[in-house]
Amino acid sequence: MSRSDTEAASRTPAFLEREHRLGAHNYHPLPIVIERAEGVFVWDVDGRRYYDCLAAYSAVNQGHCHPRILAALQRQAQRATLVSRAFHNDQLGRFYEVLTRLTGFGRVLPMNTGAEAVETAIKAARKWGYTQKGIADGQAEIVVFDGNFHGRTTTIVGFSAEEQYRRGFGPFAPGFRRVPYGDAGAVAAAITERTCAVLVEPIQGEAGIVVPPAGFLRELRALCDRERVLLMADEIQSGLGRTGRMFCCEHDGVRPDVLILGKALSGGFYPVSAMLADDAVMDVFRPGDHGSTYGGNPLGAAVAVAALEALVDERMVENAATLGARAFARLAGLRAPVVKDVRGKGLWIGIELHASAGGARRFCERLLQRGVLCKETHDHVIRLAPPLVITAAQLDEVLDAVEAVLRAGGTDRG
Ligand code: IF1
Repeated sequence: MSRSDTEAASRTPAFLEREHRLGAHNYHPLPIVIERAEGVFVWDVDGRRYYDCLAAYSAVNQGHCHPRILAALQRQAQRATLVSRAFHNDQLGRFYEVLTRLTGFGRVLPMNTGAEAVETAIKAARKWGYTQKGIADGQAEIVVFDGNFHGRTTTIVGFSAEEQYRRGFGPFAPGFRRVPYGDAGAVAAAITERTCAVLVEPIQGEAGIVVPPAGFLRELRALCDRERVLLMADEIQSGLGRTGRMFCCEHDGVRPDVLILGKALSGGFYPVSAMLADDAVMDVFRPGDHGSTYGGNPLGAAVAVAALEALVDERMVENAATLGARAFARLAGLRAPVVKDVRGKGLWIGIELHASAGGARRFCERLLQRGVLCKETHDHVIRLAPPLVITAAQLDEVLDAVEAVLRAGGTDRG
């Protein structure tokens, strides 16, 4: 069948046209329409199979449609899905038990999206600042970083460095100080008696999988201890095995005061996020202070328990460490003029291209043609983040395609 015949027979254009006609244009997706997903693979409406090397921005670390999580969803969906927090339900306590044991924190506040969990942490830190640290009411400040990504609410984009995330959405909430990422000295200079917390991604995802200088998190930990400031780690993307440890902070042996989770917490089945802390912080919340309609619902709780159990029982974190080392070793040996830097940890790989390469999107489009789905970030970085269930042989196939496209410079030969 000729390419024109193939294009004529394709079901894709009709899907793209309808979405473009009826949906808000708040994304610019690659021209692929996915209808099925399983493990590391997705299939488009024309039956083509791809390796999913984005994993829904690390929300499907467990692999698409994981059978154990699906079974938990189906079972609970036939029993009770949402009863509100006006009453207790029989799944939430089990979720708390599994998550506190996994993280070593004393208490959980369950929410739905990552941004909501970040907002919850911001509220907790401020109230802790007023009630425990004695900061004057309404004066609390939180130190954040250039390149941060913590979600899309107006409070959060208000402290973003990304002009597009802010443009047209003001006015913004005060009480945030932004400093260069990786610069503990700048954090020390930004801390005042009004500072209640530092909010940090242990590795910055959207900024381009930016790994801070060795020891940065340990310096933040010591600084926060000295200045009596809460260290809040946003591990929504870096957590739950992505970097080859259960939590990215573990690479530095750092325990934050607040741990923020989302995405893979529910393995891609249902939005579940959480803020974790010990009593000293979590006890600032009094009944009626905070919550949400779906936060802590039994369906999400049951799904999250299965997602965490699958992650642990199938040793996905160890797999990410082993195969991540294999991937970085292989990419270190890659000779491709377009490559400026290869960075990341575990199965979270950022390949930064020289500006002269013309942008990473073109390379992602070539990779799509070779059956590998990934997404550029910040114009020049190819982000590779496959599900943590990928095998060595599958990873080799992915890297074969990546090397071919990089060596060809993203041209048609790639
Ligand atoms: C989009 C980015 C990634 C996150 C971290 C909080 C949140 C996210 C470290 C908020 C969410 C998602 C949002 C999604 C695309 C994706 C993303 F490109 F936007 F920046 F992963 F890098 N903290 N990241 O990565 O969690 O409210 O979305 O559940 O908005 O396009 P959420």
